[in-house]
Amino acid sequence: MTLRNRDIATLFKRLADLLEIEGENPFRIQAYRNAAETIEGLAAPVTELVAAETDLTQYSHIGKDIAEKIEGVVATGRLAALDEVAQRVPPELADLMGVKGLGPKGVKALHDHFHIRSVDELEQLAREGRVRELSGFGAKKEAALLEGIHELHARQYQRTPLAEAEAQAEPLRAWLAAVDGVECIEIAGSYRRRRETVGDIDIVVACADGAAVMERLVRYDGIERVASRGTTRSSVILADGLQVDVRAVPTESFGAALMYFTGSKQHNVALRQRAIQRDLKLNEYGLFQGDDAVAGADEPGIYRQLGLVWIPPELRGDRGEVEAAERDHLPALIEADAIRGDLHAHTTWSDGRDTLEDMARGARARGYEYLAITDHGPRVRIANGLSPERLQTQAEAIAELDASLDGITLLKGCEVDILADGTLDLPDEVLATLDIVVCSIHYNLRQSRQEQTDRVLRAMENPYFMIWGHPTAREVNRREPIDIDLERCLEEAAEHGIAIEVSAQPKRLDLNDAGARLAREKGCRLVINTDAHSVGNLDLVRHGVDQARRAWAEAEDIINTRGLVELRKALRTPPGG
Ligand code: DGT
Ligand code: CA
Ligand code: CA
Ligand code: ZN
Repeated sequence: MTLRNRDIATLFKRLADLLEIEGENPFRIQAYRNAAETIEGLAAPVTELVAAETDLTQYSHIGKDIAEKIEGVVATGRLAALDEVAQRVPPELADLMGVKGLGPKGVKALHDHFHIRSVDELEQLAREGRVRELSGFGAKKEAALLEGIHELHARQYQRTPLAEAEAQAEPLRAWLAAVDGVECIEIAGSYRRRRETVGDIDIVVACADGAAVMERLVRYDGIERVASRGTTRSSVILADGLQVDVRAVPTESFGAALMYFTGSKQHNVALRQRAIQRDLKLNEYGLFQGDDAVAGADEPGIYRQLGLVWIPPELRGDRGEVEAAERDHLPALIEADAIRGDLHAHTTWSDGRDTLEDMARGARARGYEYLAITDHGPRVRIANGLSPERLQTQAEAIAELDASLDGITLLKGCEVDILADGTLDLPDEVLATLDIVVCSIHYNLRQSRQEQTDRVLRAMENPYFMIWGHPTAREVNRREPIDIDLERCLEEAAEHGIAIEVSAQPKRLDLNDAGARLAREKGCRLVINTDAHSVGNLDLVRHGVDQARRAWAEAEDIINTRGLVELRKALRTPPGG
């Protein structure tokens, strides 16, 4: 089995979990978790880095010891330290840590007392009312555990976040591309439309020999089971439960099949209607006039025959794109390389994992012209938020670093907390010293719609409120957006020249596509930020670009596509500024 970076990362995470259950030194545990994150975030496959004898200690959180362990994994396929701990702690216990409300101590106690090893066994015990026998648990805790197990199961049946789907689907695409005779291969469906989550993965392959494609498909290592197998279509379930449908089509039908399986269904219906109006017939094999194919090998040819310019997949939702394509009025969608800086990033001054200097160098290395350092304000205590004094000290450090670093400008900023009553967690005199003020909600998420709306409107009256950070506080598959009159708040933001963040963090993607489109319609400018908590996180920006594209955004709509001078003009101007 080829070892993917995430497989290696999983071994280290598992090791950390088991050590935690054993009650090991927390620093050591955190070191393994940090290393796992670094490994997962590396662009190049670790196996190749090791093969090329790359010095792994150049990456953050990888010291000599961990580098050796990684080399061991690549050489043997196993993490010796994990095997060793597994002699003492059953490795399956790590799964129990996924149950909300159950920490390492609880897992250990349950295992010691009941000898359970799996979530299912825990569920059974809890249902029988036996968990409460254990001291420190009780009936209430037992009910909470059942609730946690229920949530864990629900999570497992959810749609897969796009970034996770990508990590699973791209290696499979590469695997299939190696079949002899494959001319084109694309991942279609909601994946290609860059929806924030996908139900399943749809792969379309142009190959005369479909059987050869399916033959190789079923030999892929990451497969849990083969759901169905034929010579032109097969479905498999990957280890994480994600389903993949693969269709092999002849080259002359590739465009039609790709278009059909990209959808959306509504877009397909609209196009088929349009074909009928022109006495044509459109299906997954081609565009036909009677029995003659007039197009089918490629997408642009089909759109052209329908009197349309090619429509980017992100727009295919029957939301006005067909009319726009007819008049050649489609937006020139923002491209990832148009982003010239990040206006929301954390460092070790608050809850970031990398230092100010590393973040600055990382941003410069990826070609950015500017980076705003926006550590948390004081309210977010668990993130070690900055007091006015520490913020002042940090500002000096930023100024000094900025002066010594060529090729990038560092902006002094802060991610200020919007308090429950709509005031901010730093006084105006302090905010007046900053270049960038991102204002976000982190607490009191359950206020009523009226309270939440008033809270944000009041905050926006503060003249230093420049960017509305992760506006609805939603988390993909985990947390619903706050209940708020978004339209009203966006109107207010437009009036004040406040930019609206499209958070590129895959777990947030906030505002989402629909919200960002509404923001544009209300006349707001957008900013695509990563909210980076490490250098590696800066690369997440493309996920924000995907969602902005789904919101029909052009580079023009996004303030951080501008150079520094124009950026400053695009930001809300503070009093006297
Ligand atoms: P998902 O997987 O739920 O995230 O969403 P999709 O859009 O990938 O949907 P999926 O996988 O069921 O089907 C892939 C594409 O195939 C879909 O976007 C459009 C096309 N398709 C599937 N079923 C139909 C249908 O009944 N009619 C039409 N016109 N197209 C369909
Ligand atoms: Ca799909
Ligand atoms: Ca499908
Ligand atoms: Zn942040």
